[in-house]
Amino acid sequence: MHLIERIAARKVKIGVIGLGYVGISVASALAGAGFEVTGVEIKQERVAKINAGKCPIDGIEPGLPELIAKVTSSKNLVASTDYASLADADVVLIDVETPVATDSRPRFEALRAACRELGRVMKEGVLVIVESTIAPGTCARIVVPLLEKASGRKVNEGFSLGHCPERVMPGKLLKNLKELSRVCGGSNAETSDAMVALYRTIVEGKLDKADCTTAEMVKTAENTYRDVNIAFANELGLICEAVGVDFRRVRDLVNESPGRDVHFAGAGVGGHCIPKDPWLLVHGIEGFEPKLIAAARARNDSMPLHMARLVESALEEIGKRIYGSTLAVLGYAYLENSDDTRNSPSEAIVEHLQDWGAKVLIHDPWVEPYTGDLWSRIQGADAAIIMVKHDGYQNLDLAKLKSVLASPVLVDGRHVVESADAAAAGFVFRGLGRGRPRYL
Ligand code: SAJ
Repeated sequence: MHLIERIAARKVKIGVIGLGYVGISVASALAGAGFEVTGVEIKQERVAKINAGKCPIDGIEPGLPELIAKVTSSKNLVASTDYASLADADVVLIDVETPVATDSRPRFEALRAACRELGRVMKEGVLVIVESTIAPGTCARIVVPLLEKASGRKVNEGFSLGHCPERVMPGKLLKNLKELSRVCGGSNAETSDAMVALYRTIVEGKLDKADCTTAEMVKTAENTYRDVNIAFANELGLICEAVGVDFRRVRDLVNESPGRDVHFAGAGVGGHCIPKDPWLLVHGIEGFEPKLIAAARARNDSMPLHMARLVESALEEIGKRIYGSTLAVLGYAYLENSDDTRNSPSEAIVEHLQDWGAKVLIHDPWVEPYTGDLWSRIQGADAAIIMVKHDGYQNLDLAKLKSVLASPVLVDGRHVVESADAAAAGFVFRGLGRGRPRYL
């Protein structure tokens, strides 16, 4: 029976390598769609948790804990640390981490290990699909050679290869997986067709066919697009400060013009995707040096330092210095209403302020150990610095804030407080993107 027919009949055994937030959600969804799924994960404690029917992901993931409980009790999903458990899989998804190092170069060790281990055990005719975000050219340069060497078979003969980049965000894993469109990049047309048939069992979004390299380009380009657009907003914000106008007002008026979508200038760009994927996109390009993408990364990474300079400027206005002061950072997550701190701009500004001799107090309603009552946590600080636009910081009681601070200094990196309100409350105020008005 052809693979597509066996997929329709749920007569296909599926393996998933890597049971992090991407792997566990797709493994559970496929198991929930009636497939027999084996997950392979190096962390024994995570394997044990899943086989006990427990969700291994921190944070709130609507629907996922219930789905994991259901598919593990029905044995549609079994987790293991042993690659041998993939020997009879007809399809194997690879969902391992693909980070970039401090030198911005991709680290594909986990991907290489997965390919070598899988190649040793995978059966004749298996379809391997890489879901991890990878640099353009990685399928051709790394995945295919490693799978061919370890298995002794040739791609599109003894096995086929696909790349279907994941598009899920923590906090809405199952929703994204179900609703967002996907690119099914295949090593040949027949493979792309089989990928569409497989993903159609769990994805309601559009499924587009392409080759592997196009699929690699799409995911890294879509996140680079966002990073470059945020960098433009940040650069515009700095210009607005220098010129003496309000970035938010300028942005809103520019966006009145058709086809404009200026993003938000802010205290920095964090997370596990946006700071990483531009480097994957530009990695390994021969022949020319992309300038705009690297410059955008540098601009975004410079924003926490700019915030520290705004704090310095505000303290100077009241005769104080960062050295020896106590400063309160409001928000430690990389994104509003999230507990995720990966690559958080707040980590960067805390380092800058501490390097300059300040004692830093941190509050974040979502991130332990910084939760709890805001006022008591920042009591006595010489300045308050808003780094994240958590809902909990909207409509801040400025009179209360002023009463708990040792000096009335407020620096806003996410346009949470209006300049006029800060002035009316008696604050020395600096807002990212908000220049000193010249009223001309
Ligand atoms: N940020 C700004 N200004 C903006 C937008 C974001 O400074 O105008 C900052 C945020 O504060 C955060 C960082 O950038 O620190 C990233 O924010 P994000 O909204 O892009 O959130 P992410 O990192 O979770 O991005 C993910 C990506 N999705 C996937 O990789 C599957 C991205 O492609 C999506 O566009 C984004 O979610 C989304 O908005 O859904």
